This record gives sequence, structure tokens and C-alpha cells, in this order.
Amino acid sequence: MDATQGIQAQTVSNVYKALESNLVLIPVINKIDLDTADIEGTEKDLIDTFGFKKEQVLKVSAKTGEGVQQLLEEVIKRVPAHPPGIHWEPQGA
Ligand SMILES: Nc1nc2c(ncn2[C@@H]2O[C@H](COP(=O)(O)OP(=O)(O)O)[C@@H](O)[C@H]2O)c(=O)[nH]1
Ligand SMILES: [Mg+2]
Repeated sequence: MDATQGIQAQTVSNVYKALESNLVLIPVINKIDLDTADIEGTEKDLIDTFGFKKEQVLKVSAKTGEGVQQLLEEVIKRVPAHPPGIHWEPQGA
């Protein structure tokens, strides 16, 4: 979620698509490097609107790289190798 924009149509749309597909959701606040970022307010939106817990929320800047290492580690920790509900066919012969 963009810390300078709050909840956008794209945020809501992507959350519901992911929920319908039974995917693990990782709430991430991006653009924390900007002066106009409202990190606290964005975090509150994620908690109040989508029911995430404060301790689940990650904070990153795609520009400076802050928090990106932790984000990658959390993806590995939280996302199962085979998402539930998706049947994987081996590719090739
Ligand atoms: N300062 C800053 N700019 C970013 C960051 N992440 C993306 N942007 C820039 O924000 C602009 C819009 O991208 P973004 O909001 O991420 O994507 P969109 O909402 O799908 O268009 C682009 O110019 C990106 O380079 C960030 O962490 N910090
Ligand atoms: Mg944007």
C-alpha cells in the first residue's frame, strides 16, 4: 500500500482477488522515504479495513531499499511453496 495515497481502488481490488484465490496476504506499506508518507495512518487503514494485525505489517521503500531485505525474508516465511487451492502440474515431459 502506498503510504502517500492510503487505500486506493487498486488496493481493494487486489486484496479481494487474493482472498478469493486463498493466497497469503502480506500487508506492506511502500514509499516510506517520502516526506508526504503517512505511515501510521496507512498502518491503521490496513488494520481497520482489512483486519491485519499491527505486527504483520511491513514497511518498505522501493526507492532506498529500506525494509526490502526483511520483506523478502517474510515472503519466504509466510508464503507456502504451494499455495492452497492451486493444483500444480509439472511442466515438460
Ligand atoms: N519515492 C518513492 N517512489 C516510489 C516508491 N515505489 C514506487 N515509487 C514510484 O512511484 C511511482 C508510481 O508507482 P506506484 O505508485 O508504485 O505504482 P502504481 O500505483 O501502480 O502506478 C513510480 O514513479 C515509482 O517509481 C518508493 O518506495 N519511494
Ligand atoms: Mg501508485
